[in-house]
Amino acid sequence: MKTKLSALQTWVDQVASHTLPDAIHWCDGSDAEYQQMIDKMLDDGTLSKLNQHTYPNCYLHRSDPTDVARVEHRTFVCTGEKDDAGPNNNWMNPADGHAKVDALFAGTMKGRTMYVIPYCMGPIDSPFSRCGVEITDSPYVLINMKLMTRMGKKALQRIEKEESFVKGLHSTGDLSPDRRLIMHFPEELLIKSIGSGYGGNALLGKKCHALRIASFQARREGWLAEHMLIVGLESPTGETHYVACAFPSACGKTNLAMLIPPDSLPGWKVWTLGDDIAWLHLGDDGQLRAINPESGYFGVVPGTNEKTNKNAADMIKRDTIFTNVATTADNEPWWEGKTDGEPAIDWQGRPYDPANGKAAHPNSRFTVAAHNNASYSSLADAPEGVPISAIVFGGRRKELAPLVYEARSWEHGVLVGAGVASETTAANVGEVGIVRRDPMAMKPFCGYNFADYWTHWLSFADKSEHLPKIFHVNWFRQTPDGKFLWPGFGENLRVLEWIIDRCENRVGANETPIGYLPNPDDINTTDLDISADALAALTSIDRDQWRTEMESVGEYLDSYGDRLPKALKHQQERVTADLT
Ligand code: OXD
Ligand code: MN
Repeated sequence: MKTKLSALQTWVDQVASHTLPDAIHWCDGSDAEYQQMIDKMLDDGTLSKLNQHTYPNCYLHRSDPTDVARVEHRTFVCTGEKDDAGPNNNWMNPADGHAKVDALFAGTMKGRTMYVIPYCMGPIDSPFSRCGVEITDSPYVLINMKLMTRMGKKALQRIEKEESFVKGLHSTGDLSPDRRLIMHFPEELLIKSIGSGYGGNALLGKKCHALRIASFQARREGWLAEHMLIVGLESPTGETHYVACAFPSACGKTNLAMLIPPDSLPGWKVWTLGDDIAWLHLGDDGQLRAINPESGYFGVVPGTNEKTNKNAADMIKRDTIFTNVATTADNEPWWEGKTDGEPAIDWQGRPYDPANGKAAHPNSRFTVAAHNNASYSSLADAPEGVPISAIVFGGRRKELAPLVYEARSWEHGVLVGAGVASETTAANVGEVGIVRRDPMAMKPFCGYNFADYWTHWLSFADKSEHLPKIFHVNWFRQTPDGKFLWPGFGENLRVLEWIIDRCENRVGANETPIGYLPNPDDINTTDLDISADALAALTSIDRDQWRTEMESVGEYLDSYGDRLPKALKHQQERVTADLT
């Protein structure tokens, strides 16, 4: 017996008798265990050392070339009722789902070791945290889980005390794309994933547990599990506001979470709480409080440099696992957007040849522990989390959406979130650059029917008078000839400054049908090279374009049928009417 929790021991025994591993390893989460796994992977060639002088403790893993991103078309939510999963999810009934995936798991761990990884999503002593156990045959998963979660002995102790945990079963299987399945059984708090070794499909604590299963749990228990970064903004006067921002994958959440204030905004400090996921609970005082369930970053590497994200560029110079980057002749990692060196070997291990495409895969990743980040907030470990002043939605939109606007109310804010749309990126398999609806940036991650999810969001309005204000931002507006109108990166702090001023009632705004927009003069442009025309374009709306947009949002909402909350439809109708 490796645990006194018989439900856990029984599950591990059952999985072992079905998957037939050669050995079973219960992970203790120690540094020695991490090193042992690194050594094992170096031995079998699944990991290689990067230049240890310039990149100490950094390693490179190359995934199978067909296994480089999340696979939404192979991802399922298996609820007893199809409508509980909703049109936003692929659905299978649980019996079929189990049968299909269990067949693939039969004997899959023969010749392999099965790792049992107890982990805690969130600070180990927080009442808001939730635990899980991942069983996997991948040492790559184990080392990533060590960096991304609080895993090992302490998590197991908490699980044994609480006697409840999310079960996650993973095997790389044979990596064949048509035998790849990522199955969620929210009613059983269970995940089964096979055929992939890539991040979001394989590190089950992240998207599968902390978003899909947790969103389902959160609805039942009265909280929210969201695809949001959490950042603390300390003003020159020493006042700190915490903001949670939901942007679709690869829209710069990690960059914003680690923002470095530009020299022209002296005295500001920015603290990172999280870069991808926030769990939000109402405190006894009616304030919404956030914890980051993760303890590390699994970030997109290309584009990371001193200018776009200095904190990230620095933190990945040590103790980092790189996946699918290129390397230089000096065996340093290299990626598009890196400001020094040049690629010698591409992400697939071939001599670099531009005819083969990019040197690093566009969705290549770094995995690194959060405490490596110079802007890491010590409150990221606080069991009570941090109070949230503003919720910010955003997307990648060349046109339409202004730089920033504020929703009129919580209910209107839910509409703003439900209407989020963005141009697709390389984080998911599929076409890049087409606009798709991504409500609350949760399209790939909400573990139940979006209509019920919006009802759940709306219900918060009755529960508290102190909810955060809701905003929408768009850093990606372009001129017709493809130039960005806003400089982005560190300068985004100027927009966050306006958001905080609105939260503190320190600044007025221009009321429009879509919400409150800044008066151009109220955006701090000290030492910023931006034309009055660009600023005017960024702080105004085109009514015709917006009417079309709101009609399209209306059609999208209608596709949720009778379950769509009337209050949300009412918000959409009101904005549409105001635009005509
Ligand atoms: C991620 C994603 O990896 O959103 O965070 O795809
Ligand atoms: Mn994400």
